[in-house]
Amino acid sequence: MRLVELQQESDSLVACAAAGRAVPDPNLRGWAALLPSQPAVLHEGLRQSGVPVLQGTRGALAVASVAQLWSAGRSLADALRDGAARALAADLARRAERVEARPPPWRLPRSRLPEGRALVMGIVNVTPDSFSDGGRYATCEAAVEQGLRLVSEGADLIDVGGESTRPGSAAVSLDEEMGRVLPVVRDLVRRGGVPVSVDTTKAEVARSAAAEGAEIVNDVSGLRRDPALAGEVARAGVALCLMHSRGTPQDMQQRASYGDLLGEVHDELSEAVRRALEAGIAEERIALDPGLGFAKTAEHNLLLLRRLRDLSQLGRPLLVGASRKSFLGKLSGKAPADRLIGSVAASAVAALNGASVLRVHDVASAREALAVVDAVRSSSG
Ligand code: PMM
Repeated sequence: MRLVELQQESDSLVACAAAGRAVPDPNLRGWAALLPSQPAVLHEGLRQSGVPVLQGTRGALAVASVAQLWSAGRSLADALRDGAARALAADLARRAERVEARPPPWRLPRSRLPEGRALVMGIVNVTPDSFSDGGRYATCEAAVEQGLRLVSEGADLIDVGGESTRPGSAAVSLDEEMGRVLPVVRDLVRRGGVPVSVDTTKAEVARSAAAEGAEIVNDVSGLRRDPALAGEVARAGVALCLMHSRGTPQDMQQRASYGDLLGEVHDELSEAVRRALEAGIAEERIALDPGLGFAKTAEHNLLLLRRLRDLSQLGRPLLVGASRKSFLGKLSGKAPADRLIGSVAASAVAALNGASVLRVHDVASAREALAVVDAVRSSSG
């Protein structure tokens, strides 16, 4: 079961294909619940609640507004006798509620993040080869100074990374990564005044950074790379960002192939959450990230930004990192350091479509744009 937003004809085509049927009407719009073919009592109950259900060979599509799906799911979860149908109805109601409601807060072990507005995570890459700022903050002093500058510009969080994840980049040894990241984390925890995140896929780096006071582990592998990472995060009680990707930075762009991008990213993130919960990580500590640029083409990144709200049904805050990425360069023809306007526009779109945290290089500009998005979103009357 999954909810799908039908904004345009291409969305209806993909949703109908997932259910195994032809598109009945190219103007199908709104939201759809992609349901299993059985039990028929659920489909019947939805039809009786006024929600049209389109049958396919692989499943069924219940098409309505989110509010209608929510209300029909709630009443059927009470009314149906069949256990499987009741569970599906309750799942439908829960997913619709998550899409409709404000995103849940991201709980960190010590700090309390501001609520009621989109948050900005400032990027500090302590790497000689990161795609957009590689080499600029390669020494500890320069990296700490950059982190403090981002805090003064209004960063709510700082993300410190010591391993470039750019497509094709080489892996960094444990010692090298520890040597790059830990002194910067230590200093920023002491002097920054905002929670510090460590961008790593390695359990040992996560454990040491948490011991230095990092409150978040940002794992671009979504718990696929180091089998010991989830256990370290659970033991340390720190928060975790699970990002969607496939393969490794070396081969991820060969894996950027999807039949149903939103469906596959949804299912793979859901699987990552399951791994985290199984390891004992509290759900309130988890945030999710669609991983723009990671096993994604430029088109995939744009579709994820347009349909980001689909992922809010996973019930966790969404973090999005579009800043200076190459798909923006493709649109503007500009080099990484000159992609400010595109980056700000992408952050604004992501926030409007439900992102709770924007991971950016240019904090002051992002904060200014997000203040507009937040004001527009809460306007009334
Ligand atoms: N992108 C990069 C590195 N880490 N982490 C998360 N959660 N999301 C991202 O999109 C992301 C990330 C690569 O960009 P960079 O080299 O500018 O840091």
